[in-house]
Amino acid sequence: MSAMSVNDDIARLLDETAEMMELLGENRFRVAAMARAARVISGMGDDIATIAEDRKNLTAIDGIGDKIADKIQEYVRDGRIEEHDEYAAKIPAGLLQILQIPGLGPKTVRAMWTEKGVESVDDLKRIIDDGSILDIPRMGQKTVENIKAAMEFADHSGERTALGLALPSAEHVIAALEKTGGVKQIAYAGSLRRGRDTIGDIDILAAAKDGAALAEAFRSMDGVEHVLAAGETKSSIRMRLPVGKKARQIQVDLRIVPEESFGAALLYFTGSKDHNVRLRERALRQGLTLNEYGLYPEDKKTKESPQDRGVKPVASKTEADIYKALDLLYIPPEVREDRDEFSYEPGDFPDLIEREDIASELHAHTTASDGKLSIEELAIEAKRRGFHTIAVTDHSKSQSVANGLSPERLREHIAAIREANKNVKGITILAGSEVDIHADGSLDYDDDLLAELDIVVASPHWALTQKPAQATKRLLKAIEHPLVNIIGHPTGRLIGKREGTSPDIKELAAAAKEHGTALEINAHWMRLDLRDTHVRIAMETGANIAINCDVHLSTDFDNLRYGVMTARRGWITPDRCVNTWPAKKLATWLKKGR
Ligand code: DGT
Ligand code: CA
Ligand code: CA
Ligand code: ZN
Repeated sequence: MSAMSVNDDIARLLDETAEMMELLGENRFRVAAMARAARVISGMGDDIATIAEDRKNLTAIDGIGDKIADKIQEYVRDGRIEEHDEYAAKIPAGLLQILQIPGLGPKTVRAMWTEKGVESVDDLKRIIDDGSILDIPRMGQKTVENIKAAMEFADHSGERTALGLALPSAEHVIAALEKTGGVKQIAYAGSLRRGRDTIGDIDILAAAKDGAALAEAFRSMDGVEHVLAAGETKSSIRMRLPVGKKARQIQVDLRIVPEESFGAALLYFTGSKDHNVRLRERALRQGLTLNEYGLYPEDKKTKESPQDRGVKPVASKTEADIYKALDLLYIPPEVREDRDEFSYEPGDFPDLIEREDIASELHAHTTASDGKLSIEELAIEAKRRGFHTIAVTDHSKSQSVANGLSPERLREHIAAIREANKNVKGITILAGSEVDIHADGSLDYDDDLLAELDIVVASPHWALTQKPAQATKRLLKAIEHPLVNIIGHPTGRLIGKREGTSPDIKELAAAAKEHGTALEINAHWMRLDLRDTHVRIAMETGANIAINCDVHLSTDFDNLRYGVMTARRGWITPDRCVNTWPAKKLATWLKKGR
């Protein structure tokens, strides 16, 4: 994790530098070289800091010349790239924000700035409202509509941060705090611990030898932009996301709690609020009081809180102690939403799926389409991750931007996969395809060709603004197809970027059950589609799900945890996820109409 975050950091800085250079009208060849280097580094499987120890190895990499090598070595040495900071100082902050709006590139933003004096989002709104935005070269009404929609969507999605950016950020903060010494216990809580797909702010709890010193270290961490609160028990900051490629910020709250109350505080600050309300009601019915310090015997004679009166708690050290004292089994954080986690008798609470249960990856791309790994590299990585099966599912012919395979190329690819399956021992490599589902539900290859494959993942990639009824019909047709095994990322939403379709999930799940087709939770944190509420419907309806990483790079396997969290939020047990099945059971299921 730490190694890859150096790659990510450098790639982000170079990418931002390229954008800022373009914004400033710098030489376009230098801009292109910088952007290319960013792409190369972010797609690299090896730790760039290690490579940078020997400059010759660095410049030997395609796309990294002398100038870029300097920047990389500068970052490894100083933790910053001076040129990046120099450009940032020349550009108004509001312009950088405008650059984040999808569909707005540096060239257009530069024209807005130099010709219309736009320096903030408000300025941009103004030139849209008065129509003067149309004076900008190549700016048409359609582009303006797109910008407006993107801005509205950004307003709408608020400041919430994707789980896959927030979770590594929280781990980064916790690791930094642990390094200061004197930390006795530390954990993240809130919606992050519950595994929601987006996070409002990060909540961290710590018990420490010297709480004030830890809070001070927290407020002066690298990346902190504003200190919002600096109280005795609670500090709040806004910091630059330590991961990811864009200059985003996130709020982090740190609460210092007494060690003996750690479990009670963790329970309280994990929430959800509604779950906590139900827990407190339950405590009261048992003559107990529950707060963030512990579970106490109730004393109606006084209003003073029990911890202030020195009352000994019934339970407080761990969450498990508290659930037990309330006659409940331990309830996993992902389902603490007051849906129906209290309706189970102790003893029959379902065993939710865990990351260790996953034994196969059934959606992966290779260099044949838009992946970065060869068939063998992919298989070796999957084996290293402990999987018994990996499915190679490159894009189908209509995905020309992703180098989708023509029928001829797919036939050659199938042969290459069969060959690799013989050469790589200890893992089964399946020949598959991620076949486009056209807007009308038909598939991108003929049935004859699909029948030659071991597995078919059918996914919608375009026409994602179609009406719910159309989207339902489209996906139903694919689900019912005798050669389709999995529906990939069914709605096509991209968190914070694209809404995707809203099909009738109940209907899809019922058909999926009937036709033996699994619905995919795409574990990439930008997708997490199916989302938790959909997963719950699939679970209740009896459909099986798949949890796939949609691998393009070896690090994409790391996204599995987000998919599993989403599955747990939908109450999925291991038997209901096809990726947990042993090889034989999986192979039998995949036969389907073949
Ligand atoms: P977020 O940050 O919007 O994604 O959602 P949460 O759930 O992390 O909410 P947040 O950060 O406001 O608070 C963290 C947890 O602390 C929340 O899930 C429950 C607990 N909590 C915070 N404020 C209250 C409150 O006023 N009453 C109760 N019962 N619990 C609270
Ligand atoms: Ca929170
Ligand atoms: Ca909070
Ligand atoms: Zn796809």
